[in-house]
Amino acid sequence: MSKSALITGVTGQDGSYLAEHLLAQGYQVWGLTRGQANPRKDRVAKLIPDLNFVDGDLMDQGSLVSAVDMVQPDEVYNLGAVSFVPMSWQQPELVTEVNGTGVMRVLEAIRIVSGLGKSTGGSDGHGQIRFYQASSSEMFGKVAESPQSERTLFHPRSPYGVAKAYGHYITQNYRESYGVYGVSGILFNHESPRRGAEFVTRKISLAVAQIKLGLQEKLLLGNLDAVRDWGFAGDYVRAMHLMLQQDEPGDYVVGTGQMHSVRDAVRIAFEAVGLDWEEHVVIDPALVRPAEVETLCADYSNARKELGWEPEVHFEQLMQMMVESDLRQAGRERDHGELLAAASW
Ligand code: NDP
Ligand code: GDR
Repeated sequence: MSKSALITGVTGQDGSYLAEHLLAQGYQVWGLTRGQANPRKDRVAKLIPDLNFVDGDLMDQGSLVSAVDMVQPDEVYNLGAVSFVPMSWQQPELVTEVNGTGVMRVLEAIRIVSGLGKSTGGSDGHGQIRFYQASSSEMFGKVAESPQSERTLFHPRSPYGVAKAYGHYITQNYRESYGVYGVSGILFNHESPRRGAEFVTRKISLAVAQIKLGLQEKLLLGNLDAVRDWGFAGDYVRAMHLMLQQDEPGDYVVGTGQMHSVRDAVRIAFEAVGLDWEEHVVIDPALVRPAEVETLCADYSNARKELGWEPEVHFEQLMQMMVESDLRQAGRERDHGELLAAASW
């Protein structure tokens, strides 16, 4: 019989790639969606016709119990979150509720549906439903060492990072307290043509396409010196799945081990269409964050060794892929009046 998976955050970048990956592996896939007439649900349903949907919200415990009980999944992937870091200074309570407490609610739903006791003690006898938590390199924040591994101390620099650290520890705690098979993937930044338009790589690729076609002149950015370890989302969902196929649950860092600055991303993207970035980029101090994560770089040797995982797409290819995709969309927008960011997938 085929395995089944429930994905929270299925309307997001990673959720869509993961759903495609699991369907290709023969899974029955269910996506949790929230809200009335959510336009992102229509978008992902159109993209992935074999995907099933169930209603639920990370803010609503009862809806999560119902969803897990109805689907009876073999695997739950908790990708749902308010994922844009600056939002977490504007709405810290919401972000704590969704990204932090929301993780506990999914674990509670699994515990209740699996009939795991209030305290089974120890980590033996893992429950049947396996759980993946989308942890983040933002938890490292002001880094204590470079590169960062599973053993590096956390020093989060945003309410987002603090909430993700809670989600990380509560996953470990349900593993130790109730025997839930729960893992966290500590994923570094990953991008794609499906990336939200508010994140820096996509903001750049969209602007480059518009500027190339004469639809826009300037690109406003914040800190060009910030350094990240950027990979391709399609590669990273393979690692999520592999983590849940191991005999014993564990936490894994996933990244490329390569560092690039925002300035590098800008240069590569403009070069891809034969333009000089310095003629178009303007620094807007309002886009600089109250507490910045200056630099991140993954030591993913455990994932390589234990999961046999390697990234396949390199940073230059990734930026070029995004620019090419947005250029095609910008052309369609110019010729047919389609909405650019919304129409990209
Ligand atoms: P996106 O922002 O693209 O997607 C976020 C998803 O979360 C959307 O499907 C959204 O659904 C859903 N969501 C938001 N609020 C709720 C809620 N209250 N209840 C249920 N679902 C909700 O994020 P990504 O795909 O990029 O990231 C996936 C996960 O991985 C996130 O948890 C993110 O924090 C984490 N992460 C991402 C990294 C990256 O570089 N992309 C790196 C490390 C971690 P809706 O359509 O309803 O708004
Ligand atoms: P990040 O991604 O905060 O690392 O979180 P983002 O792309 O937003 O920022 C990366 C770096 O670029 C700098 N930057 C700008 N960022 C944005 N968005 N817009 C700008 O104009 C701009 N100018 C400079 C930022 O200051 C930052 O240093 C992403 C999200 O996917 C999280 O959910 C995830 O957990 C982490 O990656 C790992």
